[in-house]
Amino acid sequence: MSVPAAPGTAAGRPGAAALLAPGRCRVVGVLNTTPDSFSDGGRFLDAGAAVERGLALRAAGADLVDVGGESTRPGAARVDADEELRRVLPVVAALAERGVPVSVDTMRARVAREAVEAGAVVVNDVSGGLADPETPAEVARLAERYDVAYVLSHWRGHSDVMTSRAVYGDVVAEVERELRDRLAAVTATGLDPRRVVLDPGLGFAKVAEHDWALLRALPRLVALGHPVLVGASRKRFLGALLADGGEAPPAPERDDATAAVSALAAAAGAWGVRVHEVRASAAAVRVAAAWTTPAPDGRAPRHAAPHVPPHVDEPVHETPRSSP
Ligand code: PMM
Repeated sequence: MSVPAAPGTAAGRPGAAALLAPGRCRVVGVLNTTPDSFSDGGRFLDAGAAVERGLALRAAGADLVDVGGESTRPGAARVDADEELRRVLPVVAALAERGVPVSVDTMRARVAREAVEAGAVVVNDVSGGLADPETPAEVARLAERYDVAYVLSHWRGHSDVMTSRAVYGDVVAEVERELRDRLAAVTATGLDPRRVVLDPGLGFAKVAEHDWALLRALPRLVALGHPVLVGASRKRFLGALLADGGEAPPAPERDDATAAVSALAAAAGAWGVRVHEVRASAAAVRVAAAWTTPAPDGRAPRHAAPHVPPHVDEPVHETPRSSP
């Protein structure tokens, strides 16, 4: 299926249509306002620090800043909706007010609604509508008033059970089928398929070999006709690769490998990469765009010419955690 451009809405603010329009691979900066996310947990619990971080991610080249208030690392306990809202809403509102395109990383319909009303243009639901079946229906309703997109990830259960569900015969075929099933379910709620981004959910009910198989099969997922988002940043499979049989390096030391994934994912046709350290991936997706854009006498380009934002260094002070 090839999905035409998402419609805009007349809500008087920039929306998802520009983000979803054809162009180079988008860079989505990660901003977790949690005490316990594996990589940046505890750093941005304070709303002021979180807003500063979001602005730094944007200045470093993020096309979108993804604000999350609930950790999804293996074994993490759930937070209630009130606490999740307390963490994300002021940050979403402040960043949106300053013109930063914001997505909200939530599985909950209520958090999605309040975040979109506060200015978020993307709802990033790592459960693909399975954790809260109301979420895609809520996004469908919101799309009548706001120009929003919905990220539908492959998921098989919450953090407490996901490791035991990393069992596949053919991981690519099963993830593809489960994504198609979820796509049918979320569009049955009235959500316009042109607003749906797919994500293989690396690390979610997957072990390293599954993550690598899905990355190798990226062109097959891209061929489903929806924008595809890849969230490899600092994850366990990269730690295991770099460990080379020894101890996995701490999360921030996986950023070079993350940028390599960003370049390869962009060259394979990914719509976006979700990363903690934006600057290197912003460069990587531009390299991929230049690489895959043929000379003037060549064939049609796969990516449009990039816009290069100013270069800003991001501070890196990290607490190592177990990664998805
Ligand atoms: N991974 C995490 C959180 N949210 N969202 C999408 N769409 N895709 C992902 O792979 C993804 C996500 C877990 O990583 P984090 O704790 O560093 O945010």
